[in-house]
This record gives sequence, structure tokens and C-alpha cells, in this order.
Amino acid sequence: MAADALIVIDLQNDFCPGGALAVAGGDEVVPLVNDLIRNTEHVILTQDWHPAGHSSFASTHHGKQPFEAIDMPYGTQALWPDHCIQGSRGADFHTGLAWSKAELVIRKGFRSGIDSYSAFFENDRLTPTGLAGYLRERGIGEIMLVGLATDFCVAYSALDAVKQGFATSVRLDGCRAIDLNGSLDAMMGAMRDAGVKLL
Ligand code: VGL
Ligand code: ZN
Repeated sequence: MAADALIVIDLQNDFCPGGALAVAGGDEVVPLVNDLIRNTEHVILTQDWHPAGHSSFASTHHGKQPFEAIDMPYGTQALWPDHCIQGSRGADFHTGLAWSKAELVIRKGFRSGIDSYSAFFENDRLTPTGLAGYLRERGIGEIMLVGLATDFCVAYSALDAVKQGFATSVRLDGCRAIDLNGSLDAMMGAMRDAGVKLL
């Protein structure tokens, strides 16, 4: 049976080939995601949405390169190329994505000093985006996740979703990974252990 809601994570130009933080094959998932959109009652999108000079950008930190890490007050933060800057073309949804059915777009990562991988909580794991409340208030209990990237925003969202009590599945063929320092294996294991249904 289809989930009540499909949550499409960060299917944006900057995460697709040619984008600033391109995920290999990121654009390949679009046809499947569009099918799932068509066949799911409620559709929610997330949009990575950073101000220029965001603290997750390597360029913000003197002497740091993309894919290095720094210590932030809330823990370790990976550093990325500048990406998904608010209002830029890179932050737009992939042109082929059938986004217009979406009932909600959750923007995240808009605070300069903190990143947000998960659709539910910022990277301090404490500051809510409002998505859990939205789903509960609408009586949505079962969700399916697809999008980019498997081992960052999709996995963090899935882990928070189960923690928040939602029956959560990830359609892996609707996702593509960054795989930084073994992150894909680590996050697949974490999702499995947490009770995320991996399809
Ligand atoms: C993401 C790194 C930085 C993601 C977003 O969507 O997985 N990864 N910002
Ligand atoms: Zn980001």
C-alpha cells in the first residue's frame, strides 16, 4: 500500500549533475519520483535554502576546503561547496520534477549559524522545522522518503521520522548518495537499526 505522504528531499539543481554539489546520478531519480508523486495522496517537498556565507560552506571558513569538517557548537559539521543559495537557480527544483502537486515545501538551512540535513530538525537535533507537527495535525502517519542525498538529508530525515513515531520507508531507487568517508554504509546501517523500511 502507498504511504499517506511522499516527502521528496532536496531534488534541486545544485544536487544534480552540473550543480554546485552534484550527487552522481541525482537527476536519474526524477522519472520515478514523478510516478510516486502521481500515486501518493499527499506530497511534501524539502528545499535546501542557505543564505550566502552560510556556516556549512567551506568558503566561509579561512583555509578550509569542501568536504573537510569543523567543530560547531552543536557538533561536527561537514563543509560543502557553496550551494542552494536562497533564490538562486541552483536552489530551484530540478526542471523535470513534477513539483506542482506539493501541498507543503519545507525550507531548511536558512539560519546562517546552523545547518539542517533533516526535514524535521536542524543539525543541533533540537530545533524543529515544524514538519512533525504539520504531519500530526493532518493525521498523516505513514511516510515515504525519496531524494538527495541518501546518506545525508534523506537518512537524517528518515531517522528523525521514526523517532517522531511515523511509519517510515525509503525508496532507495528514488535516492542517490554523496558517500563521503563511508557515510553511505554508516547511514544505511543506522536506518536499518532504527526501523526505517528500506525498499
Ligand atoms: C545536503 C549536504 C549539504 C543534502 C544538503 O541534501 O543531502 N547535503 N546540504
Ligand atoms: Zn545544504
